[in-house]
Amino acid sequence: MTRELPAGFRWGAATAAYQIEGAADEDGRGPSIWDTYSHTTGRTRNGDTGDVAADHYHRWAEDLTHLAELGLGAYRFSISWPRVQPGGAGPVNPKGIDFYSRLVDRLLELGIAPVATMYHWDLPQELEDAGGWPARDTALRFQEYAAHIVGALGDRVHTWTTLNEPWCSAYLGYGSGVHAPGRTESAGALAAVHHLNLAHGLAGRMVRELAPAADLSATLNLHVIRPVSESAADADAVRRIDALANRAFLGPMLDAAYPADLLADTAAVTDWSFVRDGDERTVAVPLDVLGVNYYSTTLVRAWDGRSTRSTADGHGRSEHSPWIGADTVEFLPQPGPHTAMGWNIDPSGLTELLLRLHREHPGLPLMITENGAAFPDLVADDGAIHDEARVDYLRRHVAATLDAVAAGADVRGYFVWSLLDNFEWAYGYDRRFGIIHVDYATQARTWKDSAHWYRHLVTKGPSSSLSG
Ligand code: IFM
Repeated sequence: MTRELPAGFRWGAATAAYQIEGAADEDGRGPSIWDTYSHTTGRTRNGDTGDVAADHYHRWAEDLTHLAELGLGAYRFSISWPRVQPGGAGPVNPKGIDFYSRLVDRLLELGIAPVATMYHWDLPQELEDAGGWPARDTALRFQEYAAHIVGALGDRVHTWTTLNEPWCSAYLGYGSGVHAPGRTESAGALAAVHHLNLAHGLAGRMVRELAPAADLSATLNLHVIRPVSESAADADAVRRIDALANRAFLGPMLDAAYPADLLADTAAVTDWSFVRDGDERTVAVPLDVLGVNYYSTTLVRAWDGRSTRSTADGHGRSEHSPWIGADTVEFLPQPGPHTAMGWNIDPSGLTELLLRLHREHPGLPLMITENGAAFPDLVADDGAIHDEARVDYLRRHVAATLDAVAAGADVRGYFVWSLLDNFEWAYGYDRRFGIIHVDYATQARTWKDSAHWYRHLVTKGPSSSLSG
C-alpha cells in the first residue's frame, strides 16, 4: 500500500476545554454539568475534578508553542459554553470570548489552523436544571450560543465542529449515567439524541450564515461492530447496535432521516414524537468534512436469554445500559492487547470504518479528529517517558489511515488524542492519553517519546516513521 499523503493533509492534536483548562471559577465562567458531576461524591475516580486540570487557561501560550514545535498544521480545541455564556442563555462573558480570540489569533500567527469544537460535553448547569438535552429548548439555546461564538471568531476559525461525540452526551449522560449529568432515563436519552442532532443542524446553519468561508463539521465516535458468528441472530445484534451508535446520527445528519429500524427497535421506549416536522431537514445541514473519532472495536452477539448477559461494552459500569432497546444484545470482552482503558487495539477497524463511510457517503471528506491511547506511563530517572506502547499504537493507526486513503477514502487530516495528559472524565487523572506528559503537582510539560515520534512523522513524512 502507498504511504503517500493526500495534498493538503493536516496533522494535528486535539484537546477539550473541561479536560485541560481548569480556572473553573475564573473570569466569569459559570458552572457546567461536569463541575456538578465531578464534585458529586462517587462520580469520578479519586473524586477528581476539572477545577485545575492542566491549567491551560493560564498556560495556553506555552501549550501553543508545543504545537508549533511538533510541526503541526492544525489544532482541535473546544470552546467552553459556560465560559463564554455562563448561564447558557442571555449575555456573553467578554472575558471568555477574549480568551478564545487570543488563542485563535496566536494559532494563526503560528500558521496552525484552528479547528474549534462548539460543544465537548460541558453544558451550562442552568440549562441542565431547565431539562438538559432531553428538552428541545436546549437545542435552541445552542443555536444562540453558536451565533455568539461564530459571530466573534467567524472565519478566523478554519473548521467549526458543532458537537463532539453526541453518542456520549446522550447515552452516557442520560442513559447509563456514567457521564454528566448522570441521569438514567431511557426515553430521555433518545430525546437527547434528537435534540443534539437538532442543535447540530441549527448551529451549522449559523456557521453557514456568519462564517461562510469556514468549513463545517461534526465529530462522531462511530462504532465498528463485529459479530461473534455468521449467524443471522448475531447479524441482527450488529444491526441494532449500528442503528443506536452510528445511524442515529449519520441518518439525520447526512440523509435527513432517522433509520426506520432504530424507530422500530426503540418503539417500546418512545414514540419519537419529539421529532417535529422539518427537524430532520434542519439537522441535515451540508457538511464540508465529517470528524471521526476512533479507538477500538465492539464485539456483540444475540443474547440467548438464559446465560448471564455480558455487558462489556467498554463504556463504564452502570446498572443501566446505554444501549436503549437493545436488551437482546450481549457485548463481549475482546482479546488483547488492550490499552489502560481496557479497550482492544485493532487498527484494522479504523480502515474498515473509513472505507465504510467512503462507500456509503461517497464524496464526503473525512478527518480523524481523535485517535490515541492511554497507557500507564512511567517517568524514568532521567525524566524521560518511554511510551513505546503509545508509539506503536499511533504508528499502526496512522498506517491504517493511510491504507484507507490508498483504497480511495478522502481523509483530510489526523489529530492525535491528546496533546496533553488531561482530565479523563469519570476516570479523572488516572488515565493519561497525552503525547506530552503533565506533572499535575507542578504543571510541568514533558514530551513523551510519542511526541518525538509524532514530530518526526509530521516533519519527515510517513515513509520514514511507519516501519516499526
Ligand atoms: O477523552 C476522551 C475525549 O474527551 C472524547 N473522546 C474519547 C477520549 C478518550 O476517552
